[in-house]
Amino acid sequence: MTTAPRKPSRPVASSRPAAVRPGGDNGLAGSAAARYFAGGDEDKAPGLLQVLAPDGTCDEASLPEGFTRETALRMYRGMRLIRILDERMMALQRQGRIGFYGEAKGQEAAVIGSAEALEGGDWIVPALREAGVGIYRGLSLRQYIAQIFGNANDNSRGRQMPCHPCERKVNYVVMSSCVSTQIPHAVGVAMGMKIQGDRGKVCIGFMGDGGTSEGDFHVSLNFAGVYKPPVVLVCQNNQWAISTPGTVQTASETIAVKGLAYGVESLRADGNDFLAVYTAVKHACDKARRGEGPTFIELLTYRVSAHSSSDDPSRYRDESVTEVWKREKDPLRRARAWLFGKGWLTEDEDRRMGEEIEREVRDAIAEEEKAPLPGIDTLIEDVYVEPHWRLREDLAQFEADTEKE
Ligand SMILES: Cc1ncc(C[n+]2csc(CCOP(=O)(O)OP(=O)(O)O)c2C)c(N)n1
Ligand SMILES: [Mg+2]
Repeated sequence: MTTAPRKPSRPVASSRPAAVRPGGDNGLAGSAAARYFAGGDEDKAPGLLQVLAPDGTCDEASLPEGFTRETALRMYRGMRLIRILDERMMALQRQGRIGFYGEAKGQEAAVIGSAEALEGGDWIVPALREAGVGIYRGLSLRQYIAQIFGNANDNSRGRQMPCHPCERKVNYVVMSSCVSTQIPHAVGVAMGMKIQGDRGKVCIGFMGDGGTSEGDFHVSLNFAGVYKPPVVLVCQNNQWAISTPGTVQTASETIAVKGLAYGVESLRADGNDFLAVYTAVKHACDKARRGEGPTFIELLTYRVSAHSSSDDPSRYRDESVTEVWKREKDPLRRARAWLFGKGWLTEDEDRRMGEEIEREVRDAIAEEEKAPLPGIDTLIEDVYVEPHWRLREDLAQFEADTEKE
């Protein structure tokens, strides 16, 4: 038996030109970001884009062009809102006023850095930790909280488990609980945009590190690589999938390198650096808007909270490591240090911002806790245009049975 000569393997270095070049018209000349983007895909996926150092000092030349104090403060406020909201909602859960909650604590920079890069008309397909993206884009606080109470104001009328909000007005798709299903949904939405000629828009899809081990991830990346729809896929690598650590999750050098196999530009950024996240996601969104296809981004962060209100991480991980991420690597602390250093925020303004957010959250909770539950009729609505006679019979039976009790 003769064996066919092996085809030479493809050279490792990408022949695709880097999308952002040092000294180009991107305003990043000489900066850390320019050097990072100038590398080939194989340099970016194992590398780590960082703009804001942990001590709050910043490579100012790496800032996205035209980045203003107003934008910085809007993002910082967005991050503070998530932190305060999570704290309040966890307290409600512990008091038995809501059934379940999942925090995004420690991941606020990844959430808000991504959200800032989006524009009206884009689509958002979230995974577990991205409700803050919806809120930043226009999902109201009241609607977010209504969904958690599952009351009559909830867009999904109490049919979802808590923390599954949605808002049609801002194309914020309801979170699908099944890990990784968000990824084919996001690629599918972007394929639809491409087929319909809906130019200049982006669909952003999120996942966790655990999500990248599912078949859906690989199928979606393959579709994205081949058909090049305007999709930006963001993995929040918070290093845990409930009790499974990243080291057990994958043998890959990084999460980002997985995208390279599918011919998708893959970046890796410091997920606790809101400026690096924004730079990376904006780069990907701009590229998709120009019709130049998909990007996969790994945001390296850490889940400092429990997986959810039903979880106790001290049973499976070393919480002294968590303490380091909670304090020294905290994304809010880092952003605040930079804003203070730059003179863009004073202690007094910071305190007032916190009080204002606390008030907004408290008022929204008070209103939504008072709202009634969805009417029992809603149980059979929204499946057919008009409820089917069998469903009406079921409802009548249910009402008769509950009256008897
Ligand atoms: C298909 C599927 N398998 C298992 C689960 C149970 N589950 C819920 S969240 C989760 C871990 C998700 O980890 P990751 O993707 O890293 O996201 P994170 O919670 O860290 O944000 C698991 C296993 C599920 N919801 N869906
Ligand atoms: Mg995870």
